[in-house]
Amino acid sequence: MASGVEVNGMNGSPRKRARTAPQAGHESKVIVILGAQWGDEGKGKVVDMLAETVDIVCRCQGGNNAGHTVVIEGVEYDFHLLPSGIIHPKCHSVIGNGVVIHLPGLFEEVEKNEKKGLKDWESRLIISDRAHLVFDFHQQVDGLQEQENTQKGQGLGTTKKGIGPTYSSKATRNGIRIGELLGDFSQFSKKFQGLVNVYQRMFPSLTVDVESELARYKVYAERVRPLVYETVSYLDKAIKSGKKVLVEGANAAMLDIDFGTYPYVTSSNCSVGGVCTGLGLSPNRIGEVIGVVKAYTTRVGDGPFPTELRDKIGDCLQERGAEVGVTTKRKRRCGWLDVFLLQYTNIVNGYTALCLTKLDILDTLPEIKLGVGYKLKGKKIDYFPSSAAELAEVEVEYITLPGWKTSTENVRKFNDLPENAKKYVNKVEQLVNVPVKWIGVGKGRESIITLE
Ligand code: 2SA
Ligand code: GDP
Ligand code: MG
Repeated sequence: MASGVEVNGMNGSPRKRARTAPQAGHESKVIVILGAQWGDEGKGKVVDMLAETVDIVCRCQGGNNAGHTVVIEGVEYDFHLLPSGIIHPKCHSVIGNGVVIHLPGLFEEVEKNEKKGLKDWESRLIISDRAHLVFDFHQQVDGLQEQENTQKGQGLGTTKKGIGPTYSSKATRNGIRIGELLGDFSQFSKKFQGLVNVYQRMFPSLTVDVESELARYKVYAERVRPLVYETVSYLDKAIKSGKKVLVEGANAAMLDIDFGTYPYVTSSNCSVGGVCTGLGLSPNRIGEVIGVVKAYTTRVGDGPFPTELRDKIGDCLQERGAEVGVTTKRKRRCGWLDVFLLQYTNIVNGYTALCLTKLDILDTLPEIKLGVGYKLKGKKIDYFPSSAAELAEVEVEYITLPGWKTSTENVRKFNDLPENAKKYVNKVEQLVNVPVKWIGVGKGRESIITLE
Protein backbone atom coordinates (compact mmCIF):
# COMPACT_ATOMS: atom_id res chain seq x y z
CA MET A 1 0.00 0.00 0.00
CA ALA A 2 1.31 3.45 -0.85
CA SER A 3 2.19 5.73 2.04
CA GLY A 4 2.84 9.45 1.90
CA VAL A 5 5.74 11.71 2.84
CA GLU A 6 5.46 15.45 3.32
CA VAL A 7 7.59 17.44 0.89
CA ASN A 8 7.54 21.08 -0.11
CA GLY A 9 5.70 21.78 -3.35
CA MET A 10 6.66 24.46 -5.93
CA ASN A 11 4.81 27.16 -3.97
CA GLY A 12 6.35 26.08 -0.68
CA SER A 13 3.18 24.39 0.60
CA PRO A 14 3.47 20.84 1.77
CA ARG A 15 2.22 18.14 -0.63
CA LYS A 16 2.02 14.41 -0.49
CA ARG A 17 4.48 12.29 -2.49
CA ALA A 18 3.40 8.78 -3.24
CA ARG A 19 5.77 6.17 -1.89
CA THR A 20 5.63 2.59 -3.08
CA ALA A 21 5.20 -0.11 -0.50
CA PRO A 22 8.40 -1.53 0.91
CA GLN A 23 9.67 -4.64 -0.85
CA ALA A 24 8.24 -7.93 0.25
CA GLY A 25 11.55 -8.80 1.86
CA HIS A 26 11.95 -12.19 0.25
CA GLU A 27 14.90 -11.16 -1.91
CA SER A 28 18.04 -13.05 -0.97
CA LYS A 29 21.33 -11.23 -1.05
CA VAL A 30 23.76 -12.33 -3.74
CA ILE A 31 26.71 -14.43 -2.50
CA VAL A 32 30.04 -13.59 -4.11
CA ILE A 33 33.09 -15.84 -4.25
CA LEU A 34 36.38 -14.12 -5.06
CA GLY A 35 40.01 -15.13 -5.38
CA ALA A 36 41.96 -13.26 -2.69
CA GLN A 37 45.49 -13.81 -4.09
CA TRP A 38 46.79 -14.47 -7.64
CA GLY A 39 44.19 -17.06 -8.58
CA ASP A 40 43.88 -20.84 -8.33
CA GLU A 41 42.92 -20.65 -4.67
CA GLY A 42 40.30 -23.36 -5.21
CA LYS A 43 37.31 -21.18 -6.12
CA GLY A 44 35.79 -23.94 -8.27
CA LYS A 45 35.54 -26.25 -5.28
CA VAL A 46 33.95 -23.57 -3.08
CA VAL A 47 31.45 -22.66 -5.82
CA ASP A 48 30.54 -26.33 -6.20
CA MET A 49 29.97 -26.62 -2.45
CA LEU A 50 27.73 -23.54 -2.26
CA ALA A 51 25.96 -24.20 -5.57
CA GLU A 52 24.02 -26.85 -3.67
CA THR A 53 22.25 -24.05 -1.79
CA VAL A 54 21.48 -21.62 -4.66
CA ASP A 55 19.41 -21.45 -7.86
CA ILE A 56 21.75 -19.53 -10.17
CA VAL A 57 25.56 -19.40 -10.49
CA CYS A 58 27.01 -16.55 -12.54
CA ARG A 59 30.36 -15.70 -14.08
CA CYS A 60 30.89 -11.93 -14.31
CA GLN A 61 34.33 -11.38 -15.86
CA GLY A 62 37.32 -13.01 -17.53
CA GLY A 63 37.10 -15.69 -20.17
CA ASN A 64 38.58 -19.10 -20.78
CA ASN A 65 41.88 -17.98 -19.29
CA ALA A 66 40.30 -19.12 -16.02
CA GLY A 67 40.55 -22.74 -14.95
CA HIS A 68 38.29 -23.86 -12.09
CA THR A 69 38.52 -27.43 -10.84
CA VAL A 70 35.72 -29.43 -9.23
CA VAL A 71 36.29 -33.01 -8.06
CA ILE A 72 33.21 -35.17 -7.50
CA GLU A 73 33.54 -38.83 -6.55
CA GLY A 74 37.01 -38.96 -8.08
CA VAL A 75 35.94 -37.36 -11.40
CA GLU A 76 37.82 -34.13 -12.08
CA TYR A 77 36.01 -31.41 -14.03
CA ASP A 78 37.82 -28.29 -15.22
CA PHE A 79 35.69 -25.30 -16.11
CA HIS A 80 36.95 -22.33 -18.09
CA LEU A 81 33.92 -20.44 -19.40
CA LEU A 82 31.13 -22.51 -17.93
CA PRO A 83 30.24 -21.51 -14.38
CA SER A 84 31.25 -24.31 -11.98
CA GLY A 85 27.59 -24.60 -10.89
CA ILE A 86 26.69 -26.16 -14.26
CA ILE A 87 27.06 -29.70 -12.90
CA HIS A 88 24.29 -29.15 -10.36
CA PRO A 89 21.12 -30.35 -12.10
CA LYS A 90 18.95 -27.81 -10.24
CA CYS A 91 21.20 -24.83 -10.89
CA HIS A 92 20.99 -22.35 -13.74
CA SER A 93 24.25 -20.83 -14.95
CA VAL A 94 24.69 -17.32 -16.28
CA ILE A 95 27.62 -16.02 -18.31
CA GLY A 96 27.33 -12.29 -17.73
CA ASN A 97 28.00 -9.24 -19.88
CA GLY A 98 31.46 -8.74 -18.37
CA VAL A 99 32.72 -12.10 -19.63
CA VAL A 100 34.55 -12.42 -22.95
CA ILE A 101 33.52 -15.53 -24.84
CA HIS A 102 35.41 -17.65 -27.34
CA LEU A 103 32.52 -19.63 -28.82
CA PRO A 104 34.66 -22.48 -30.24
CA GLY A 105 36.24 -22.84 -26.78
CA LEU A 106 32.83 -22.79 -25.08
CA PHE A 107 31.42 -25.59 -27.23
CA GLU A 108 34.62 -27.66 -26.87
CA GLU A 109 34.34 -27.29 -23.11
CA VAL A 110 30.72 -28.40 -23.18
CA GLU A 111 31.54 -31.46 -25.30
CA LYS A 112 34.45 -32.44 -23.05
CA ASN A 113 32.22 -32.26 -19.99
CA GLU A 114 29.37 -34.12 -21.66
CA LYS A 115 31.78 -37.05 -21.99
CA LYS A 116 32.30 -36.86 -18.22
CA GLY A 117 28.58 -36.94 -17.54
CA LEU A 118 27.35 -33.32 -17.87
CA LYS A 119 23.67 -33.42 -18.94
CA ASP A 120 20.89 -31.00 -19.90
CA TRP A 121 23.18 -28.00 -19.88
CA GLU A 122 21.25 -26.40 -22.76
CA SER A 123 18.24 -25.83 -20.56
CA ARG A 124 20.34 -24.33 -17.76
CA LEU A 125 22.93 -22.14 -19.49
CA ILE A 126 22.15 -18.48 -20.13
CA ILE A 127 24.50 -16.11 -21.93
CA SER A 128 24.32 -12.32 -21.93
CA ASP A 129 23.75 -10.70 -25.32
CA ARG A 130 26.12 -7.96 -24.14
CA ALA A 131 29.10 -10.29 -23.68
CA HIS A 132 31.96 -9.62 -26.10
CA LEU A 133 33.26 -12.25 -28.49
CA VAL A 134 36.84 -13.48 -28.46
CA PHE A 135 37.87 -14.42 -31.99
CA ASP A 136 40.76 -16.66 -32.98
CA PHE A 137 42.61 -13.59 -34.24
CA HIS A 138 42.40 -12.06 -30.73
CA GLN A 139 44.21 -15.16 -29.50
CA GLN A 140 46.79 -14.89 -32.30
CA VAL A 141 47.32 -11.21 -31.40
CA ASP A 142 47.74 -12.17 -27.72
CA GLY A 143 50.56 -14.52 -28.82
CA LEU A 144 52.16 -11.89 -31.08
CA GLN A 145 52.03 -9.23 -28.33
CA GLU A 146 53.57 -11.65 -25.85
CA GLN A 147 56.31 -12.49 -28.36
CA GLU A 148 57.10 -8.79 -28.91
CA ASN A 149 57.05 -8.06 -25.18
CA THR A 150 59.21 -11.06 -24.36
CA GLN A 151 61.80 -9.92 -26.90
CA LYS A 152 61.94 -6.61 -24.99
CA GLY A 153 62.19 -8.52 -21.70
CA GLN A 154 58.64 -7.39 -20.81
CA GLY A 155 56.58 -10.56 -21.23
CA LEU A 156 53.53 -10.90 -18.98
CA GLY A 157 53.04 -14.65 -19.27
CA THR A 158 49.44 -14.47 -20.46
CA THR A 159 47.41 -17.59 -21.16
CA LYS A 160 47.23 -16.52 -24.86
CA LYS A 161 43.47 -16.96 -24.80
CA GLY A 162 42.93 -13.54 -26.38
CA ILE A 163 41.69 -11.92 -23.18
CA GLY A 164 43.74 -8.68 -23.35
CA PRO A 165 43.07 -8.01 -27.06
CA THR A 166 39.31 -8.66 -26.63
CA TYR A 167 38.91 -6.32 -23.66
CA SER A 168 40.95 -3.76 -25.58
CA SER A 169 38.56 -4.08 -28.56
CA LYS A 170 35.72 -3.55 -26.08
CA ALA A 171 37.38 -0.44 -24.66
CA THR A 172 38.11 1.03 -28.09
CA ARG A 173 34.48 0.34 -28.99
CA ASN A 174 35.09 -1.78 -32.04
CA GLY A 175 34.58 -5.07 -30.21
CA ILE A 176 31.71 -7.33 -31.24
CA ARG A 177 29.03 -8.54 -28.84
CA ILE A 178 27.11 -11.80 -29.00
CA GLY A 179 23.94 -9.79 -29.64
CA GLU A 180 25.49 -8.47 -32.86
CA LEU A 181 26.33 -11.98 -34.03
CA LEU A 182 22.65 -12.84 -33.64
CA GLY A 183 21.43 -9.72 -35.47
CA ASP A 184 21.95 -8.71 -39.09
CA PHE A 185 24.72 -11.02 -40.31
CA SER A 186 25.88 -8.62 -43.04
CA GLN A 187 26.44 -5.92 -40.38
CA PHE A 188 28.29 -8.45 -38.24
CA SER A 189 30.44 -9.42 -41.27
CA LYS A 190 31.33 -5.75 -41.90
CA LYS A 191 32.34 -5.22 -38.28
CA PHE A 192 34.33 -8.44 -38.29
CA GLN A 193 36.24 -7.40 -41.42
CA GLY A 194 36.85 -3.95 -39.91
CA LEU A 195 38.26 -5.43 -36.73
CA VAL A 196 40.53 -7.77 -38.69
CA ASN A 197 41.79 -4.75 -40.66
CA VAL A 198 42.62 -2.90 -37.44
CA TYR A 199 44.71 -5.79 -36.14
CA GLN A 200 46.37 -6.44 -39.49
CA ARG A 201 47.52 -2.82 -39.54
CA MET A 202 49.04 -3.37 -36.10
CA PHE A 203 50.46 -6.82 -36.88
CA PRO A 204 51.19 -7.20 -40.61
CA SER A 205 52.10 -10.87 -40.09
CA LEU A 206 48.55 -11.66 -38.90
CA THR A 207 46.68 -13.80 -41.40
CA VAL A 208 42.93 -14.31 -41.14
CA ASP A 209 40.76 -16.22 -43.59
CA VAL A 210 37.78 -13.89 -43.23
CA GLU A 211 35.43 -15.86 -45.50
CA SER A 212 35.90 -19.13 -43.69
CA GLU A 213 35.70 -17.45 -40.27
CA LEU A 214 32.39 -15.86 -41.22
CA ALA A 215 31.05 -19.19 -42.45
CA ARG A 216 32.05 -20.74 -39.12
CA TYR A 217 30.39 -17.97 -37.14
CA LYS A 218 27.16 -18.36 -39.12
CA VAL A 219 26.98 -21.87 -37.67
CA TYR A 220 27.98 -20.75 -34.14
CA ALA A 221 25.28 -18.06 -34.26
CA GLU A 222 22.55 -20.69 -34.61
CA ARG A 223 24.12 -22.94 -31.98
CA VAL A 224 24.34 -20.19 -29.40
CA ARG A 225 21.07 -18.38 -30.23
CA PRO A 226 18.81 -20.40 -27.89
CA LEU A 227 21.13 -19.66 -24.95
CA VAL A 228 21.30 -15.88 -25.35
CA TYR A 229 19.22 -13.57 -23.13
CA GLU A 230 19.13 -10.04 -21.84
CA THR A 231 20.57 -11.12 -18.52
CA VAL A 232 20.18 -7.89 -16.52
CA SER A 233 16.39 -8.23 -16.44
CA TYR A 234 16.66 -12.04 -16.20
CA LEU A 235 18.67 -11.70 -12.96
CA ASP A 236 16.50 -8.86 -11.66
CA LYS A 237 13.34 -10.94 -12.10
CA ALA A 238 15.01 -14.02 -10.63
CA ILE A 239 16.16 -12.15 -7.53
CA LYS A 240 12.77 -10.46 -7.10
CA SER A 241 11.06 -13.83 -7.27
CA GLY A 242 13.20 -15.09 -4.40
CA LYS A 243 15.85 -17.05 -6.31
CA LYS A 244 19.27 -17.35 -4.71
CA VAL A 245 22.22 -16.16 -6.78
CA LEU A 246 25.91 -16.90 -6.38
CA VAL A 247 28.68 -15.18 -8.33
CA GLU A 248 31.86 -17.05 -9.21
CA GLY A 249 34.75 -14.64 -9.54
CA ALA A 250 37.47 -15.72 -11.97
CA ASN A 251 41.21 -14.97 -11.67
CA ALA A 252 41.75 -12.95 -8.47
CA ALA A 253 42.23 -9.60 -6.74
CA MET A 254 45.97 -9.41 -7.43
CA LEU A 255 45.25 -9.96 -11.14
CA ASP A 256 42.65 -7.16 -11.18
CA ILE A 257 43.42 -4.60 -13.90
CA ASP A 258 43.14 -1.71 -11.40
CA PHE A 259 44.17 -3.17 -8.05
CA GLY A 260 46.49 -5.99 -9.09
CA THR A 261 50.20 -5.94 -9.85
CA TYR A 262 49.80 -3.90 -13.05
CA PRO A 263 50.88 -4.59 -15.79
CA TYR A 264 51.22 -8.22 -14.65
CA VAL A 265 47.47 -8.60 -14.40
CA THR A 266 44.58 -9.83 -16.50
CA SER A 267 42.36 -7.36 -18.36
CA SER A 268 39.21 -7.42 -16.23
CA ASN A 269 38.18 -6.29 -12.76
CA CYS A 270 38.41 -9.50 -10.76
CA SER A 271 37.54 -7.79 -7.49
CA VAL A 272 34.07 -7.00 -6.16
CA GLY A 273 33.40 -4.08 -8.52
CA GLY A 274 33.56 -6.49 -11.47
CA VAL A 275 30.60 -8.34 -9.99
CA CYS A 276 28.38 -5.25 -10.32
CA THR A 277 29.59 -4.17 -13.75
CA GLY A 278 29.86 -7.68 -15.14
CA LEU A 279 26.29 -8.63 -14.34
CA GLY A 280 24.36 -5.39 -13.88
CA LEU A 281 23.89 -6.00 -10.17
CA SER A 282 23.62 -3.03 -7.85
CA PRO A 283 25.95 -3.07 -4.82
CA ASN A 284 23.04 -3.22 -2.39
CA ARG A 285 22.10 -6.62 -3.75
CA ILE A 286 25.40 -8.11 -2.65
CA GLY A 287 25.46 -9.93 0.69
CA GLU A 288 28.28 -12.26 1.60
CA VAL A 289 31.66 -11.77 -0.07
CA ILE A 290 33.70 -14.90 0.44
CA GLY A 291 37.43 -14.58 -0.08
CA VAL A 292 39.08 -17.81 -1.15
CA VAL A 293 42.61 -17.99 0.24
CA LYS A 294 45.12 -20.73 -0.42
CA ALA A 295 47.03 -21.62 2.77
CA TYR A 296 50.20 -20.56 0.93
CA THR A 297 50.58 -18.37 -2.17
CA THR A 298 50.94 -19.24 -5.85
CA ARG A 299 51.23 -17.23 -9.01
CA VAL A 300 51.33 -18.37 -12.63
CA GLY A 301 52.85 -16.02 -15.19
CA ASP A 302 55.30 -13.20 -14.67
CA GLY A 303 55.34 -10.35 -12.17
CA PRO A 304 56.50 -9.57 -8.66
CA PHE A 305 55.78 -12.09 -5.89
CA PRO A 306 57.30 -10.94 -2.57
CA THR A 307 56.89 -14.20 -0.58
CA GLU A 308 58.03 -16.47 -3.44
CA LEU A 309 60.21 -19.42 -2.39
CA ARG A 310 62.82 -20.32 -4.97
CA ASP A 311 64.09 -23.23 -2.91
CA LYS A 312 63.24 -26.75 -1.80
CA ILE A 313 60.22 -25.58 0.21
CA GLY A 314 58.82 -23.86 -2.90
CA ASP A 315 59.41 -27.07 -4.90
CA CYS A 316 57.72 -29.09 -2.16
CA LEU A 317 54.61 -26.85 -2.26
CA GLN A 318 54.55 -27.03 -6.06
CA GLU A 319 54.76 -30.83 -6.06
CA ARG A 320 52.52 -31.64 -3.08
CA GLY A 321 49.99 -29.03 -4.19
CA ALA A 322 50.16 -30.22 -7.86
CA GLU A 323 50.52 -26.55 -8.72
CA VAL A 324 50.12 -26.63 -12.48
CA GLY A 325 47.96 -24.25 -14.55
CA VAL A 326 44.58 -25.75 -15.41
CA THR A 327 44.46 -23.88 -18.73
CA THR A 328 48.10 -23.75 -19.86
CA LYS A 329 49.72 -26.56 -17.82
CA ARG A 330 52.46 -24.12 -16.70
CA LYS A 331 54.10 -24.75 -13.32
CA ARG A 332 52.83 -22.29 -10.73
CA ARG A 333 55.35 -20.35 -8.66
CA CYS A 334 54.92 -20.99 -4.90
CA GLY A 335 55.61 -19.09 -1.68
CA TRP A 336 54.49 -18.44 1.89
CA LEU A 337 51.07 -17.03 2.68
CA ASP A 338 51.22 -13.24 2.39
CA VAL A 339 48.91 -11.77 5.03
CA PHE A 340 49.88 -8.20 4.18
CA LEU A 341 48.59 -8.85 0.66
CA LEU A 342 45.37 -10.35 2.06
CA GLN A 343 44.83 -7.28 4.23
CA TYR A 344 45.09 -5.20 1.05
CA THR A 345 42.68 -7.33 -0.99
CA ASN A 346 40.29 -7.26 1.97
CA ILE A 347 40.26 -3.44 1.78
CA VAL A 348 39.21 -3.70 -1.85
CA ASN A 349 36.77 -6.63 -1.57
CA GLY A 350 35.42 -6.42 1.99
CA TYR A 351 35.34 -10.15 2.74
CA THR A 352 32.63 -11.29 5.12
CA ALA A 353 34.24 -14.73 5.43
CA LEU A 354 37.29 -16.59 4.25
CA CYS A 355 37.65 -20.09 2.88
CA LEU A 356 41.20 -21.29 3.58
CA THR A 357 42.04 -24.00 1.05
CA LYS A 358 44.83 -26.55 0.68
CA LEU A 359 45.77 -26.61 4.35
CA ASP A 360 46.67 -30.29 3.80
CA ILE A 361 49.52 -29.28 1.51
CA LEU A 362 51.35 -27.79 4.53
CA ASP A 363 51.05 -31.09 6.48
CA THR A 364 54.70 -32.12 6.09
CA LEU A 365 56.44 -28.84 6.92
CA PRO A 366 58.34 -28.51 10.23
CA GLU A 367 57.70 -24.78 10.34
CA ILE A 368 55.57 -22.36 8.37
CA LYS A 369 56.03 -18.66 7.76
CA LEU A 370 53.48 -15.92 7.31
CA GLY A 371 54.39 -12.67 5.55
CA VAL A 372 52.99 -9.98 7.83
CA GLY A 373 54.51 -6.71 6.64
CA TYR A 374 56.61 -5.03 3.95
CA LYS A 375 59.65 -2.78 4.23
CA LEU A 376 60.93 -0.51 1.49
CA LYS A 377 64.46 0.83 1.75
CA GLY A 378 64.52 -0.36 5.37
CA LYS A 379 61.27 1.42 6.33
CA LYS A 380 58.01 -0.34 7.15
CA ILE A 381 55.21 0.68 4.78
CA ASP A 382 51.51 0.92 5.60
CA TYR A 383 50.13 0.61 2.07
CA PHE A 384 50.34 -2.01 -0.65
CA PRO A 385 52.66 -0.70 -3.41
CA SER A 386 50.86 0.20 -6.62
CA SER A 387 53.95 -0.10 -8.79
CA ALA A 388 55.32 -3.48 -9.83
CA ALA A 389 58.85 -2.07 -9.62
CA GLU A 390 58.31 -1.02 -6.01
CA LEU A 391 56.69 -4.33 -5.13
CA ALA A 392 59.68 -6.17 -6.57
CA GLU A 393 61.89 -4.22 -4.11
CA VAL A 394 60.01 -4.89 -0.88
CA GLU A 395 61.52 -6.86 1.96
CA VAL A 396 58.94 -9.08 3.64
CA GLU A 397 58.67 -9.35 7.43
CA TYR A 398 57.74 -12.86 8.52
CA ILE A 399 56.50 -14.57 11.62
CA THR A 400 57.28 -18.27 12.00
CA LEU A 401 54.80 -20.81 13.32
CA PRO A 402 55.48 -24.45 14.13
CA GLY A 403 54.17 -27.01 11.63
CA TRP A 404 51.99 -29.98 12.62
CA LYS A 405 53.63 -32.77 10.63
CA THR A 406 50.42 -34.81 10.68
CA SER A 407 47.98 -35.55 7.89
CA THR A 408 44.85 -33.39 7.95
CA GLU A 409 43.31 -35.04 4.88
CA ASN A 410 40.66 -36.98 6.77
CA VAL A 411 39.80 -34.30 9.32
CA ARG A 412 36.23 -32.97 9.03
CA LYS A 413 35.90 -31.02 12.31
CA PHE A 414 37.96 -28.02 13.37
CA ASN A 415 38.53 -29.47 16.83
CA ASP A 416 40.07 -32.61 15.31
CA LEU A 417 42.82 -30.63 13.57
CA PRO A 418 46.32 -30.83 15.10
CA GLU A 419 46.85 -28.01 17.64
CA ASN A 420 49.45 -26.26 15.46
CA ALA A 421 47.13 -26.35 12.45
CA LYS A 422 44.41 -24.70 14.56
CA LYS A 423 46.93 -22.07 15.65
CA TYR A 424 47.87 -21.41 12.02
CA VAL A 425 44.23 -20.93 10.99
CA ASN A 426 43.51 -18.76 14.03
CA LYS A 427 46.54 -16.60 13.32
CA VAL A 428 45.46 -15.99 9.72
CA GLU A 429 41.93 -15.16 10.88
CA GLN A 430 43.21 -12.77 13.53
CA LEU A 431 45.66 -10.99 11.20
CA VAL A 432 43.25 -10.57 8.29
CA ASN A 433 40.45 -9.85 10.74
CA VAL A 434 37.89 -11.86 8.83
CA PRO A 435 36.39 -15.13 10.09
CA VAL A 436 37.52 -18.35 8.44
CA LYS A 437 34.32 -20.24 7.69
CA TRP A 438 35.69 -23.20 5.74
CA ILE A 439 39.01 -25.05 5.56
CA GLY A 440 39.96 -27.20 2.58
CA VAL A 441 41.92 -30.36 3.32
CA GLY A 442 41.79 -32.16 -0.03
CA LYS A 443 40.61 -31.93 -3.63
CA GLY A 444 37.31 -33.74 -3.29
CA ARG A 445 33.92 -32.16 -2.64
CA GLU A 446 33.85 -33.88 0.77
CA SER A 447 37.30 -32.65 1.89
CA ILE A 448 36.15 -29.57 3.72
CA ILE A 449 35.81 -28.47 7.33
CA THR A 450 32.94 -26.09 8.07
CA LEU A 451 33.44 -23.88 11.11
CA GLU A 452 30.38 -23.06 13.18
P1 2SA B 1 45.58 -13.32 -19.40
O1 2SA B 1 45.65 -14.57 -20.23
O2 2SA B 1 45.70 -12.08 -20.23
O3 2SA B 1 44.43 -13.27 -18.47
O4 2SA B 1 46.92 -13.35 -18.50
C1 2SA B 1 47.31 -12.25 -17.73
C2 2SA B 1 47.85 -12.70 -16.38
O5 2SA B 1 46.79 -13.33 -15.64
C3 2SA B 1 47.22 -14.61 -15.23
N1 2SA B 1 46.10 -15.56 -15.25
C4 2SA B 1 45.92 -16.53 -14.36
N2 2SA B 1 46.53 -16.75 -13.18
C5 2SA B 1 46.11 -17.85 -12.49
N3 2SA B 1 45.20 -18.75 -12.98
C6 2SA B 1 44.59 -18.52 -14.15
N4 2SA B 1 43.89 -19.51 -14.76
C7 2SA B 1 44.60 -20.75 -15.16
C8 2SA B 1 44.58 -21.77 -14.02
C9 2SA B 1 46.03 -20.38 -15.56
C10 2SA B 1 46.84 -21.38 -16.36
O6 2SA B 1 43.50 -21.96 -13.48
O7 2SA B 1 45.59 -22.39 -13.69
O8 2SA B 1 46.43 -22.48 -16.69
O9 2SA B 1 47.99 -20.99 -16.69
C11 2SA B 1 44.91 -17.34 -14.87
N5 2SA B 1 44.45 -16.81 -16.02
C12 2SA B 1 45.18 -15.69 -16.24
C13 2SA B 1 48.25 -15.02 -16.28
O10 2SA B 1 49.09 -16.07 -15.82
C14 2SA B 1 48.98 -13.72 -16.50
O11 2SA B 1 49.91 -13.51 -15.46
P1 GDP C 1 40.49 -21.92 -9.00
O1 GDP C 1 40.98 -21.32 -10.26
O2 GDP C 1 40.55 -20.97 -7.86
O3 GDP C 1 39.15 -22.58 -9.13
O4 GDP C 1 41.51 -23.09 -8.61
P2 GDP C 1 42.15 -24.20 -9.59
O5 GDP C 1 41.13 -25.22 -9.91
O6 GDP C 1 42.86 -23.52 -10.72
O7 GDP C 1 43.30 -24.77 -8.68
C1 GDP C 1 43.04 -25.28 -7.40
C2 GDP C 1 43.57 -26.72 -7.32
O8 GDP C 1 43.60 -27.14 -5.98
C3 GDP C 1 42.67 -27.72 -8.05
O9 GDP C 1 43.46 -28.76 -8.55
C4 GDP C 1 41.76 -28.22 -6.93
O10 GDP C 1 41.25 -29.53 -7.18
C5 GDP C 1 42.72 -28.24 -5.77
N1 GDP C 1 42.13 -28.00 -4.44
C6 GDP C 1 41.13 -27.15 -4.08
N2 GDP C 1 40.98 -27.15 -2.75
C7 GDP C 1 41.89 -28.02 -2.26
C8 GDP C 1 42.25 -28.43 -0.93
O11 GDP C 1 41.71 -27.97 0.05
N3 GDP C 1 43.27 -29.34 -0.84
C9 GDP C 1 43.92 -29.85 -1.94
N4 GDP C 1 44.90 -30.72 -1.74
N5 GDP C 1 43.60 -29.48 -3.17
C10 GDP C 1 42.61 -28.57 -3.34
MG1 MG D 1 42.43 -21.67 -11.71
